[in-house]
Amino acid sequence: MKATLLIFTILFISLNVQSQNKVLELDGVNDYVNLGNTAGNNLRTIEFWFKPATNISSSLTSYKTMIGRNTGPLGAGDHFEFGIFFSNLFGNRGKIAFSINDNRSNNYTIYSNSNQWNSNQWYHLAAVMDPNSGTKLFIDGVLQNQTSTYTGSTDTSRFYTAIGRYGDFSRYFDGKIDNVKFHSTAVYTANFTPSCNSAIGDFGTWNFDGNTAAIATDASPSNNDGAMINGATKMIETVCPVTVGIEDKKLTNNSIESIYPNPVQNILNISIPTIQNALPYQLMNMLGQPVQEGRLNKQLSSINLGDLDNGIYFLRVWKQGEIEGVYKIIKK
Ligand SMILES: [Ca+2]
Repeated sequence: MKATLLIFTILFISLNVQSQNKVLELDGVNDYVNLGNTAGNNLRTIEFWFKPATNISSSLTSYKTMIGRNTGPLGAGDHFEFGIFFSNLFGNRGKIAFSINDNRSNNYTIYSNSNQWNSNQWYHLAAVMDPNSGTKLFIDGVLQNQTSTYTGSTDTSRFYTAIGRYGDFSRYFDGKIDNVKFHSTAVYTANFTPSCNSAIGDFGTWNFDGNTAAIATDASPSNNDGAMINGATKMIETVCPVTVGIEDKKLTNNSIESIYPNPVQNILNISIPTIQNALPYQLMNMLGQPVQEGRLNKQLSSINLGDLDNGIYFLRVWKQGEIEGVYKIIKK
């Protein structure tokens, strides 16, 4: 009996530890995340949340890169390099630049309206390369005044893309970043309300919620897991509740076969093709609060959601101590 209670307590604690949201923290000295040589290819939208470590203003004295790919010595063959960074260029100091080069190294750079960024504030940024209307920058969902005519994507390159550094160049960023998503399409065309629950980046999704310190798991089908370099850290902080969107997990090889009906009124059925050990689950609301938990121990389990309010929930399932999957459930 005591042993059962102990096991249950350990399980309960581990469920709660794993449900804490984490963000990427960078020291601005040498920390970065290396996303590898293909992650930056053929992108049309890059979006993420960021919080600077210190206030940034027009008195900024160094470049700070949040995402970048350097494709060669500056000014020499830097085809298709791109970067999103706080500019140190006279006249644009403190503004966020979105810069991209085409295949002939012509540079297209657009700047944010503001050059003021608070150290205690999370901001959302989306850089869009629209095949029809050119490049755009959105801050907190608001289209910035400057746009450019560049209608290409980031194209392919053999150089790596980094978070917190201008590729293999320096220009480190000090602060926090979360929910980095790379999309193959121009996701935003007009003003929008930034959401933690936005579409999964089909070319990259890094949420830093996993438990392996050295790896930033890519939850997208691209599987471009990032390497946490020189002390880049996952720290517990909430910008997006952990259950909203997909966290550190693979979208492939799930052990859940089907979840139905979804939307659901009362009984939710979860089918698993083969089962060796019971899989713990938690059902979370939109605020990331657990509303129900238990174990899936049959090939077909049924959960009664009849008492819950209508709305969106997230079913998280663990397998062998790792998060196996997060599934969006609509209760109606
Ligand atoms: Ca996160």
